[in-house]
Amino acid sequence: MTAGRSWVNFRRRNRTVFTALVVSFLFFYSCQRSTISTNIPNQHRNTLYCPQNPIAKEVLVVLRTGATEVLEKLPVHFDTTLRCIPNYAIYSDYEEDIKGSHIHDVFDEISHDLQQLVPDFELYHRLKTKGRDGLSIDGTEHDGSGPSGLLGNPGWKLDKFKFLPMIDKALRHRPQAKWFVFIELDTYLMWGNLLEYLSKFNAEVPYYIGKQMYIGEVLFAHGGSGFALSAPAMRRVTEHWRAHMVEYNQYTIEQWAGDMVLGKALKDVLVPLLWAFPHFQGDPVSTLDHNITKIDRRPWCYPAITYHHMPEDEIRLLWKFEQEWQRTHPIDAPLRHADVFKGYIHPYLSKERAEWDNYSVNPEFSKTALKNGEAHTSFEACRSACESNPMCLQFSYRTSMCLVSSEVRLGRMATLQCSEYSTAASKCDKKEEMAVGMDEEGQGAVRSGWMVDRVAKYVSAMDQTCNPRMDWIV
Ligand SMILES: *[C@@H]1O[C@H](CO)[C@@H](O)[C@H](O)[C@H]1NC(C)=O
Ligand SMILES: *[C@H]1O[C@H](CO)[C@@H](O)[C@H](O)[C@H]1NC(C)=O
Repeated sequence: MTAGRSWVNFRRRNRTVFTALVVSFLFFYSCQRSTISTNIPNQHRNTLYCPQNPIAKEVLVVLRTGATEVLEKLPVHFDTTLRCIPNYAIYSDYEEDIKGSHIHDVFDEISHDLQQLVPDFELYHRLKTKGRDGLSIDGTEHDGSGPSGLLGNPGWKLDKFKFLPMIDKALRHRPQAKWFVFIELDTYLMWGNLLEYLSKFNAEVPYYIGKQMYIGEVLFAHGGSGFALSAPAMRRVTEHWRAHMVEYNQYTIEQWAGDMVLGKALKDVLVPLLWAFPHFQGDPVSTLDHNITKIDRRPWCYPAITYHHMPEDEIRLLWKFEQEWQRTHPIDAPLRHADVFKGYIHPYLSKERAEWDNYSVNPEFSKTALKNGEAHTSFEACRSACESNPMCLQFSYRTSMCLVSSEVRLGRMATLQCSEYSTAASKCDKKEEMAVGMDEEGQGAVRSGWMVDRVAKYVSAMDQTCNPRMDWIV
């Protein structure tokens, strides 16, 4: 009160001094602020950079999950990609709220006949009657319900039944949406690129867009790589499904993958698949070979929309990278796989990296490169083996085991070495456990190294393969 009064008196007495003070204060303050923003990089840490694409509000992103994995895998998305997505819906086999988001039960309208017919719905019943306590305590159901889960996992067996009801529910959830994009909890979605891509299409036309895959004769978009459906495609397939539910239930019982069942239903209503590799693709950023060729396309030159099999820490790191990209690039510069390689991967490819497995798994190549027989004796001998073959780009070494590769992969923190990597499943199929004790330098964990000069040449050679046609696949 006293301070207020004397301030008023002061102002009345000398307006000029007051004005001068305010001006100099503002001047000083603005200098301070510009100093702060140029000198402290962390200034940007809490600023969120979201793409300002007008179609953002016309897209519903749908996440498909299950009670066995959702608690572990969902929260990271609230901290990262979902922050920029205005409309999303989460479908599971169990209704609950997680961090303020509602998780919908995708099965709540499913026919009793189907539930009776399929013993795997036992898990659903237990969840419904006992809540989370209905998940068995022996842990066998806690390995994830998505396709990356174990085949014997009841959560995974139920997963294939989710797709068609999910399409139907998503359409009713947001009937005004023009696009519906379906992902899983280990899918990383580059939202800005997705919006840029979808805006190339006429959403009045039925579209089904994703990473092509076949099971037998049926062509479909792989679920974990993410896929998009325009509203007309959604309406067509749900109407047809509602009219032929018994047949589709029977078909689903006979098949093992729900994304394939959906692909069949879309084929039945004559909505063709647009083959969108490598915008949509099935590898995590740490194991993607950027020079892999599928349907005559290599990832390198094309904008990236999805990664799959992404563990939580990699989702956080890639999000940070993508945010930085959004901050420093004009709105219309799509983030290409090459940009991810150059900005996110290349800086970490060094001569040596401890406790790191860069998935140097190229069996044919290894065999010929290792004819010199010394490679397994030390990290340096392994490097020499790689050096002696001009095609070799990277290697990994663990006590008595040297692996080399003509492909470049970032890899991951690891102690054991991966000796068989499945490109189909994007995961290590076989880890070398037999190696014993410490190596000659007292290290027991796998180490990796890159031919740094050759990787630099690889980058320019890859850039040479790009041409302006390799932009958005429409
Ligand atoms: C990319 O892969 C092809 C084989 O598919 C190979 O011939 C080519 O040398 C590779 N490019 C680079 C830069 O390593
Ligand atoms: C391979 O592993 C090393 C660590 O030894 C890591 O620095 C590098 O990023 C990995 N590189 C590739 C291409 O896999």
